[in-house]
Amino acid sequence: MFVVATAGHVDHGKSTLVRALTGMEPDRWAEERRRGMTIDLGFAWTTLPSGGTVAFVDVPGHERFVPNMLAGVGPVPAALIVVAADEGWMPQSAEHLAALDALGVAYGLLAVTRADLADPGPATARARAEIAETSLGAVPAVAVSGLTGAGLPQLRAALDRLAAQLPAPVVDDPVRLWVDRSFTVRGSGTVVTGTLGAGRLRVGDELELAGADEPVRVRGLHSLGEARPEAAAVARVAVNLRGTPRDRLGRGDALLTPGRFHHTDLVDVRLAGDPAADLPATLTLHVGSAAVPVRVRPLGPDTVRLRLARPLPLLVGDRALLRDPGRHHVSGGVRVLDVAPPPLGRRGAAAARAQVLAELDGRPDLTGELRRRRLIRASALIRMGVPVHAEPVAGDWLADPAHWRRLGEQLTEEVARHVREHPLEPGMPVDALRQRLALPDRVLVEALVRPPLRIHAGRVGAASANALPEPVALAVRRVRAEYGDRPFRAPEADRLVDLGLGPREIGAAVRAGALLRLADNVVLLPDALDDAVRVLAGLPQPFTLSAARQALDTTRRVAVPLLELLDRRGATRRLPDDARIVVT
Ligand SMILES: Nc1nc2c(ncn2[C@@H]2O[C@H](COP(=O)(O)OP(=O)(O)OP(=O)(O)O)[C@@H](O)[C@H]2O)c(=O)[nH]1
Ligand SMILES: [Mg+2]
Repeated sequence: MFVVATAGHVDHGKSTLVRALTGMEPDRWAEERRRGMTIDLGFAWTTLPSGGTVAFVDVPGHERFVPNMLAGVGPVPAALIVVAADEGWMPQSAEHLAALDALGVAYGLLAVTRADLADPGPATARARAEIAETSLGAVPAVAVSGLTGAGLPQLRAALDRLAAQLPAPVVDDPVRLWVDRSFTVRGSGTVVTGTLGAGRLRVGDELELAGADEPVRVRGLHSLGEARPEAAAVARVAVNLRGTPRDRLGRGDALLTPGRFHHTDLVDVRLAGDPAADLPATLTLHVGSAAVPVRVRPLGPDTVRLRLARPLPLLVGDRALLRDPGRHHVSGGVRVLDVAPPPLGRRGAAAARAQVLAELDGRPDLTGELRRRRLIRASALIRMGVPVHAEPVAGDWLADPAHWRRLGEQLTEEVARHVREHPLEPGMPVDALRQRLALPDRVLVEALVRPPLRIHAGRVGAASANALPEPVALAVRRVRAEYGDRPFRAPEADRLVDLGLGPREIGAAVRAGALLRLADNVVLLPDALDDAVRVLAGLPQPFTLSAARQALDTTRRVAVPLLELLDRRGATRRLPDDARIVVT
């Protein structure tokens, strides 16, 4: 199927032509038929000579209904421009064409209607000249009469040729179905319609709806008036939603593939064409079927920041249109450059931002995004419309390679400084590092740690567990020299002080495995445990505390906690009469 929107001045015969081509009535409302005027969008379809289907979105031409017209053409990539032979080029011919141009519509046809009333030559020449100046370029023209049917076969053939030119839809893309109508069907509930420009919808799909906490579920699908299990782009579709009240959604809302769109109320955009020097401070942004008031903040010569009155699911590269509803004037097209731009707080930030934007063209660019954002989740980039084909550095975090290298260097420096300032601590806590480096997630710190650094017990420090601050290492060497041949004689408290071994130094030495702590201020060299078991095993079993003390050539101060430690480790067992045996 291909979808084409009509465009043209009021009463120039758009609906008559759609009716003649399809046999269907595009003016759905009694009021429209009574007044002989289209007010809101109409929908009709027919089969072309090739066997393909064309669906029309028929728009109103009256100047009051331009917003409805824009909701119709927004999601549609091709236009049928209608000009009446007897009236020629008129104001809404121009305004509709300006809208198509602003949206960058590149495929179209000119139908000069009411050719039974006047020579179509002059109207055709003028219209083709006007259209040639726009994104549509040179378009084929067909003179027709909706009344007599003259020219209709040629128009059908031209529609077939147009369909053949259109780029193939991307059915693997995520769905963003801009709602153009919503209504209730008795017994089925809420139904919305729209033009599916990309992707695929299936009955049972879960979709995201901006502002709704819960996903909405597709209960049924219709296309071209028939129920279907699935619909692939390009298609006109009617979607029946399970459990979604009608007042929850309407024109301008969008049904989305979950997780694929960023809802934003702040975008930086490039103005298309020759931007008016003095854009009004408030305008209406039209994109898809949505129309949202925006505040305009100029940045560069052709770039502005738009603050939207409500968030929309926008992607980098989206085309949209700015219109001044008061002056009835299409101000121009815009191309979205950034859907998550940085705040402009500091002085000079706007000028700096303008320089950044001058480099952007709305084509998603992973390398550039990483350079500008430095660190970002892959899921966030995908939601902006930036395809991700880079390996995450940790979790789903992506990093600019140069920034990541700098962070690695910074981490090494921070750890080194921490170790200098806190020589007795076994490294720098991961969370302190996360804060120093202003990283949003601990997994990033963990990923930045490289040998010889390592993470141990929540801290980043030197890889060697035995690495001791030099003063402590020296004290331990002196303990070994003094007590090496009397391994069960612990240094007295005042000797420990002389050696420079306070509680913190002892703690560091114990963590590094250089000393064994039996009790406060009672330390042995770490090999003492195995030696003690060997000595005690040589005693007649069971043995008393006193026998152990003598065999180990030590004092009660050491023997009591040493035996208790051996008990706890299961090397000895204490019997009911307080004697012990060595467990073999
Ligand atoms: N003689 C003649 N009259 C036509 C032709 N096409 C449309 N008309 C008449 O022109 C008037 C307007 O036609 P519509 O088809 O409603 O025009 P429209 O462009 O859809 O108008 P809006 O939707 O309100 O913008 C009607 O009275 C039609 O009967 C034609 O080819 N020949
Ligand atoms: Mg009409």
